Amino acid sequence: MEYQPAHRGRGPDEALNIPATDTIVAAATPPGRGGIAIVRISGPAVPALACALVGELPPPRQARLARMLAADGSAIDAGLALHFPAPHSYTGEHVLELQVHGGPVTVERLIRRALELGARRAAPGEFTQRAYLNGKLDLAQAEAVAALIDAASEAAAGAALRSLEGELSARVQALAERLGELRAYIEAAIDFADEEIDFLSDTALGARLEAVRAQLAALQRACRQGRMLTEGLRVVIAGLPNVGKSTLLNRLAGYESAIVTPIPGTTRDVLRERVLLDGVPLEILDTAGLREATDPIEAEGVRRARDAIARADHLLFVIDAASDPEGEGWTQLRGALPPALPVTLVFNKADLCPLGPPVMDAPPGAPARVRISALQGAGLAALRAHLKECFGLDAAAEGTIAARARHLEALERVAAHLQAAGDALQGRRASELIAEELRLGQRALGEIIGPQDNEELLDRIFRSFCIGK
Ligand SMILES: Nc1nc2c(ncn2[C@@H]2O[C@H](COP(=O)(O)OP(=O)(O)OP(=O)(O)O)[C@@H](O)[C@H]2O)c(=O)[nH]1
Ligand SMILES: [Mg+2]
Repeated sequence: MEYQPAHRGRGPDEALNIPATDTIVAAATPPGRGGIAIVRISGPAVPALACALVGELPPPRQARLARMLAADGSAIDAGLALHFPAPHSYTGEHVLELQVHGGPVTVERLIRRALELGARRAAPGEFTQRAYLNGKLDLAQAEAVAALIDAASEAAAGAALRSLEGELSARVQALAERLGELRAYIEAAIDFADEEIDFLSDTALGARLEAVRAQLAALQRACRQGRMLTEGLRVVIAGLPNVGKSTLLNRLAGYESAIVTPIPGTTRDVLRERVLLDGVPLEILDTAGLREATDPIEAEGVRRARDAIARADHLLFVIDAASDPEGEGWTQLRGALPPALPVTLVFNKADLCPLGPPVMDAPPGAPARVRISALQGAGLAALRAHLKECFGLDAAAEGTIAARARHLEALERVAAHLQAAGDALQGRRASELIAEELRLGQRALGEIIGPQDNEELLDRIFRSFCIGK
């Protein structure tokens, strides 16, 4: 299937003028046994390889029953051969797909035969990287391919598909165009410097800038939801030793993942569990109890706990409600924790306290509090509901589009430039300043769909793909 790029990095002429590359081969299906396995070959040597491997270059896009041949002419397997001539293929290059019996020996023999014939093994994501370089997909769409493959829930898959079909790219592109129009308008005014004062007091200009900012804010919301679906959220459980952190992790994970003992200082390593909260993947980290440890192993555990906290999206600070009903532990440690990190105070061991409800409350200006018994499971439903609310999780929300942290960071930079442009406009500062901020905003948007010259970024993105995609 071919996807419509919402944005093409190159013109159609350039797209046909594909630079000479080598030919790559990989299994497109997962390793192991299966009904069918697909070996995919892409690159300029495909016509020659096809003749050697299956005795002919199959007619475009028609399945041909073929014998796949070893060097001595004996059969490796019999199956289907499909040829997608450039540029009408996934990668934009000549592609040969071989559908064979799904056994690892056959697949490896076929790949080795292709290597003998001059192909090389593909790196992770290299087929999709070529699709991007040949203008078949823009970068946001290419990343959506990985998001779709990695999707852990139906909602995540739906969001990835929307990005793959170009929704994120189209919205980014629309924003970039609006910024471009505004910039052109301002730059035109700069050329007629006499009228600049009138022009800066033009309320229509302010209104247009506001409209673009609102459009950006809506996209940021959709992407934040999407990032939660694709990358999940990191929830760190922390607190003093022995308050029941590991018991809570086990309860949330649904099995005995962490060692629980009555001895303070039991947990040393950071333990991670993936759980789905209404279709949204959460990574829950259990950490060592925070205290001045003299034991070097425990001290290292505490250092790792602090590292985990520094990278958390949300902190569950656990308190032993039986021995510390006022939450002194929190008062004592809060100063050493990242100030902007959203926190929920979890008063645990409620079964040992005579205190009944409330299970949940949120005093104004202070972290929300929830009372639970990790041991018995009481209050866990309230805790889950609370987390969902904190994250604004609505996996079924219309219009959620798969996004990564990288996209959100770029959008935040755009927002900062638009803010600066707005401030400059309000302060009646030089129009050149406003135009420059808009230009920087446009450039940040451009990074989402296709940085032209950032090889390191491209490498990082495609390395996270599986081999064969
Ligand atoms: N009664 C009661 N006991 C609990 C509860 N949660 C945990 N405990 C007990 O408290 C002790 C410590 O539990 P852990 O889960 O190991 O506590 P921790 O915070 O992970 O401890 P460290 O890893 O040492 O920091 C164990 O004996 C648990 O059985 C609870 O809700 N009620
Ligand atoms: Mg523990």
